[in-house]
Amino acid sequence: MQTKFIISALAAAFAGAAAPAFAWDTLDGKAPLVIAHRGASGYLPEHTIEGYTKAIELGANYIEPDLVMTKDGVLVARHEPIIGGSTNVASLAQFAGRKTTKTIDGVTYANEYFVEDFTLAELKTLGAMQTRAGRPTTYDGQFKVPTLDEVIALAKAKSIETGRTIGIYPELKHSTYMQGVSLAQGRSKTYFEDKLVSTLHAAYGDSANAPVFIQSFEVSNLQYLNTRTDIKLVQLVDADDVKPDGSMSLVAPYDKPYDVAIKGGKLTFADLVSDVGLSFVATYADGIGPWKPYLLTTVADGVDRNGDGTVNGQDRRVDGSTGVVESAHANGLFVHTWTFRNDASMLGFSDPQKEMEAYLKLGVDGIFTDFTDTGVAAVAALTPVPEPESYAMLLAGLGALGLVVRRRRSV
Ligand SMILES: [Ca+2]
Ligand SMILES: [Ca+2]
Repeated sequence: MQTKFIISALAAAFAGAAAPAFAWDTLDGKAPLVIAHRGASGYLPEHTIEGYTKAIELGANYIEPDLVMTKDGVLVARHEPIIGGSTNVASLAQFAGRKTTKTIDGVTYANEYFVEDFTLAELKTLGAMQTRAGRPTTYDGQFKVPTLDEVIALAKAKSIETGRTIGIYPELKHSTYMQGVSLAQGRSKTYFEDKLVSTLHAAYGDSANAPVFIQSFEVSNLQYLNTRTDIKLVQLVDADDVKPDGSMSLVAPYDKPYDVAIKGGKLTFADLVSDVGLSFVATYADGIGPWKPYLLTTVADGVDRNGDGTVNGQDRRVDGSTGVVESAHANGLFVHTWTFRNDASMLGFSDPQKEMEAYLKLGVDGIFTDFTDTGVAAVAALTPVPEPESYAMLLAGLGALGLVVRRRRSV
């Protein structure tokens, strides 16, 4: 009778302890990362200390500064070298003479303001602006353009304050263009990359364990960085659109990495996520950052799935994995995909959290989102919590074992 009781107590204890362990389908089995795309850009002007701070408060694991460079060679956070839309520069008479025409990645921009024509001191007199229609403009002009150093300082201070590791995810914008800027400024061709590496090494050390990912749409700059740093490198993978049948549309300048295009190379972004392409990427990078339609096939079949009377991207039929996540993982590459927005860009979903969950179920290792809170909610929704019954069984089993031990001691 007593033996039978002990066996049933042990069985109960094991039932609780040996329930199949949950593991994410990520490369390392750990929870996927929520990456605050340009900060909390759904709420506050992008690439500002205030925006990054809000993203951290909303639970971001990483904050993303896109990097460009000033006239005096300082790395600052802006989405593009063109700053007419992301700052209030156009409203300031003293800078009217800075308007000029330049070509970036084969596209000519006429009568624009370019960040490399401003010193840091001048840039600091500007205010950041909301860049997307339909988002709050309440804070326009109030926040400054941050330097990379300031973003790093924020991430470090907030890591101490919150007890969480807040990483940074800098993107080198238009490296080929920046090589020309660097040479014109009398600096070395690789000044942009070298400055990033020296700054990151000073702040975090030269380590793959640093809470840092360096990302780029170009290839040769990442290959160069691979010879200069152990910090993790991410090959971004672009396209200009997704076709109705779910395949990728590749039109210049979004068809190829620009450093490939300018050399007359044939390698397209789609090639980079083929099996051969992924094995090539794995020779110089640690992960890929593809636009989300590369991972999940959605088809525009004309059905108004959400019944709102119009047919758009949200109504696309979700057909399942393209196999790219699986192939990337097989090549040892993690996958961080973009961009998830509550107010735009949903493909095959009307609920932004459900869209993020679909990608997390594919096994992606991280998601870039303008709405960190929705990303955090999506990860939480898929994180299993132990059933109350299994807790009860575990406690009952351990309690019974404790009783047995006490009985033995009393013998
Ligand atoms: Ca970016
Ligand atoms: Ca609809």
